Amino acid sequence: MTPAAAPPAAAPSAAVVAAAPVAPAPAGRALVDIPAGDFVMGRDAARHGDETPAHRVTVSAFRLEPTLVTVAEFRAFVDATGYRTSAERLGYGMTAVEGMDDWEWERVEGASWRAPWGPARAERLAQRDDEPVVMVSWFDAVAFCEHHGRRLPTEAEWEYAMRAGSTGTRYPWGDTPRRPGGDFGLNFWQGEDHHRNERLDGYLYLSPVRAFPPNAWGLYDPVGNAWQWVSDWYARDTYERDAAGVTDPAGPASGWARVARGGSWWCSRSACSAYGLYARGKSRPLAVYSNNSFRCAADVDASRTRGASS
Ligand SMILES: [Ca+2]
Repeated sequence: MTPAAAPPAAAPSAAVVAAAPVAPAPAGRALVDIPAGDFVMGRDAARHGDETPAHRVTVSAFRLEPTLVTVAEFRAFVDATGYRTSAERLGYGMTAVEGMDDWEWERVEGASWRAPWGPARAERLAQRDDEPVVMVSWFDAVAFCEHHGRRLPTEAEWEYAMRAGSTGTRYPWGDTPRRPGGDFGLNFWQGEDHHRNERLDGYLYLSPVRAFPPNAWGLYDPVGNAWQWVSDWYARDTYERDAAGVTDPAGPASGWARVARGGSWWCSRSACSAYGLYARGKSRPLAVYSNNSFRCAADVDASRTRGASS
């Protein structure tokens, strides 16, 4: 994801289904209870200044979906509502394929969640139903969550849940992409550059949402596979403003980009190399890329989640 290639502004589409009755969530979208607690967010020394300083964040109990939203689940939402995504309205999406230069992204006419690599590659690069839906804007993510009486997690909720009690590491299990025992813990890009993917983790592009082990709280893809939209606006100085400690931060009141977290299949040693639990991705809310996805959250108090079912 790169803000430089973000699509032009167009009418937000989240309101399309916001007024519709809340639909029960698919069976696979049962929520995980996340306990209240506090954790250290950010670090005191980082190449990217927006990750500093380390500061204490307290998070109230909430609930979170264990996996990224899948292609099948998003299709069911579209079938039920007739929702048209931002990419379908814009008429294109941004994608990258093996063989391109680092940081090179291609604008593909007709690309959408139905064919993230474009219609011409739809057959060769067809997605599995259990892979995360991609080529979804922040508005598309909000629309899906609201349809099920849910919402996007905040950035702080997201990191707190993905760390699952771990502290001060790049991944929930430590600081190397391989877990104790030697297996890769996430789907990212192995190779000197994007000309060739060595596929050591088993996946060239996206992986099924339960392909890698969950973290200690049962959450899959805490890092890697696809960037995960969260509710916050992005600001470079968010952590500086929260440095004294904060409870349930929700980010700035306005901005130009929304935060996305975790990293994706495209992140490699040579581009997007800072991916992981510290990295603060950002894109314009209408940006549509073949490595952006999301999962939904809900409040513990059912009356505040407008009838969300679990
Ligand atoms: Ca991979």
